[in-house]
Amino acid sequence: MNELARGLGRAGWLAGLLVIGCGGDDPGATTDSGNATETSTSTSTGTTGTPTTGTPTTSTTTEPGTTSTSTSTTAEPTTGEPVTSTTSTTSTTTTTGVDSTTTGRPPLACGDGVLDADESCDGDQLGGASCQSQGFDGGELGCTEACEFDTQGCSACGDGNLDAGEACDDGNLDAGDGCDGACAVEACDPDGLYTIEGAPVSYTCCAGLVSVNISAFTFSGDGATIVSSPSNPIAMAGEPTMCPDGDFANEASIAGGCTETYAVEGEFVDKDTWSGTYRLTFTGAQCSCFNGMLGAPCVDQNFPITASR
Ligand SMILES: [Ca+2]
Ligand SMILES: [Ca+2]
Ligand SMILES: [Ca+2]
Repeated sequence: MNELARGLGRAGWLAGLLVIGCGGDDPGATTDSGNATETSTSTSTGTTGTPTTGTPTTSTTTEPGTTSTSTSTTAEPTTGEPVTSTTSTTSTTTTTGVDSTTTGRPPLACGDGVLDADESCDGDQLGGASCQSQGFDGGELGCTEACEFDTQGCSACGDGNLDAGEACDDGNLDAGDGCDGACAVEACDPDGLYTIEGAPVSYTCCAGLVSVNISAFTFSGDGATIVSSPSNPIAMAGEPTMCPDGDFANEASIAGGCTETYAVEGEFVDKDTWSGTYRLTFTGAQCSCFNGMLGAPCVDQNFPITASR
């Protein structure tokens, strides 16, 4: 029974071998043509090449991009696990490398938010510095991309810029000019005695009926009232003004056969000095002083004035 079974088994095995042989010959032609066709397709080449060792090399050379993934996948099971273990070992080494990079940073790492020895600052790390420590009065100190202090947000009194905490900034630290050395507005009272620079204003007409001799003007009521001296024909009225940069226009009239109008107007050039004009206007029949019979007729006058206190 055993021998018979073995005999039958052999016959079957031979028959099978013949079938495989015949079958192998015929498809062989088909496979060749198939190989020729499938050269372009990476997937087919990979499948055919799986049993053979040489095929993966061909596929890798032909199509690096597409084939590389499938080749490596195929290579792992074919070649065995040692390769895979090697790969995992490599990846472990890489991970260790990343960790060491984080811990031991390069010396010049500007922008990493960590203040290094050769950096003035890094990000919001200012090393305790401030606008004040950089010589400014206040503000917010910044840090440039080059890890140097950015003082654009800092403020200083006297730099000409109106910064936070400054009521004024006239570009200097001088007091007495309306903005003091702490950038506070200085109180400026326009009232006072302003003496005319140069010769006094002098005018006479109608045989002294009008006689003006003025060397100073006195402001009161914040300039709402201005009187002249030593002669003061009439107090001149106007809107209050302010120093050091206000202006004013005051006037008053004395009605009569010859109406006299006295006016002074000007503007402050600093807190103690103003410049403008003093004007005399005469209207009326009697301003001719009876056609000159009573002295020179009164004619409008205009005097440039600069006065200071
Ligand atoms: Ca840094
Ligand atoms: Ca300023
Ligand atoms: Ca000043």
